[in-house]
Amino acid sequence: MKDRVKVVVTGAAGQISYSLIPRLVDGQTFGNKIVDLELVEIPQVVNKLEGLVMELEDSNFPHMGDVNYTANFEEAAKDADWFLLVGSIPRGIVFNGKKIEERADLLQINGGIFVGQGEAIGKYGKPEAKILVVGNPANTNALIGRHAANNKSQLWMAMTMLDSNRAKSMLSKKLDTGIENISKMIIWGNHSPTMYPDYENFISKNTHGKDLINDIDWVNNEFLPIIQQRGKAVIDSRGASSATSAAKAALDTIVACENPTQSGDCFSAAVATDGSYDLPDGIICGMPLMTTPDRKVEIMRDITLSDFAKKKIKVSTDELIEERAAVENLLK
Ligand code: NAX
Repeated sequence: MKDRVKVVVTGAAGQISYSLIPRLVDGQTFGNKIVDLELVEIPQVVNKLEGLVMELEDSNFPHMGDVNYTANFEEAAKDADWFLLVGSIPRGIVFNGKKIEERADLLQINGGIFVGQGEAIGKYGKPEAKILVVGNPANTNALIGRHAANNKSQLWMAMTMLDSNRAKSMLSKKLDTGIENISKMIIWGNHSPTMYPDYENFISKNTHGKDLINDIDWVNNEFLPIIQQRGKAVIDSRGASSATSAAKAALDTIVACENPTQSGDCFSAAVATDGSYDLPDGIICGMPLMTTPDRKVEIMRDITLSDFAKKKIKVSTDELIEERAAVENLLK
């Protein structure tokens, strides 16, 4: 009998999920396992998921197991292995009669969602469950969820893989090499325009970035701002935020956690700080991660940070501390 994995996806009727969900059951992401899906939406749109389930059934996926949809997160959470928390309220919508424009309001509303979901994950999710927060503000939502879950054997991550993939793409063009030749791409800090994509520690063909990129003007005036603002650039052009690339990044994060990391490589996600790299305590911060041969995800601790990198990372961790202060009431 094949192994099974149970995956909960929130925001299942949204645009990222439309790209993401079919690929969870296509036999690539979880290999040969049978994937059971719990698709979660808010009550107002949950019925739309009937159509998505029809499409999944009509797609002939041999690795697809049981598929349910619901507005009841607690029920969905029971014995789940993976939680992909994509659902959140975007800036600009009217919520309880008020147009949500301010970051502080967004932090409060979305943070509130993550209290309830976190509690349910801590109580009903598998002890070794992995949680990937995609919905923004991803790092602080993950902080709130992890606090509410209060279950230290579970792993809470906020997604920075999309930023890492964007950085790999830009570096591969700069170096005129294939994207597969760029490894160890680390995103430090917040998934926001303050993030620091580490141009010094990535590796291409056995050489570190600091020995390949000798053009600090390009780093400061092109590489960093373009990666930091890439999400906005996509919105400005498409009139909608990144969806298929965000879905691919979520899948890449799952694959990175489910399979041992190749020697010399690492992957990017934001996790709870633990004193490594002198990062402040009590935030969810982008760091280099690796999956051990027995499938434990750990922080890689032997990266050397230049003064330039430390300064950039501090800007981002200061922002995370400010975000935490704005949701202090949700961390009690
Ligand atoms: P959509 O607005 O298309 O979909 C979001 C869905 O979430 C909606 O269907 C909504 O009904 C649902 N939802 C809201 N609250 C919920 C709750 N409590 N439980 C379950 N479902 C709920 O947004 P989409 O484009 O799919 O983006 C989703 C989130 O990803 C946004 O917060 C977006 O900012 C964030 N992103 C994060 C990225 C990252 O790299 N971490 C990159 C892409 C994206 O910007």
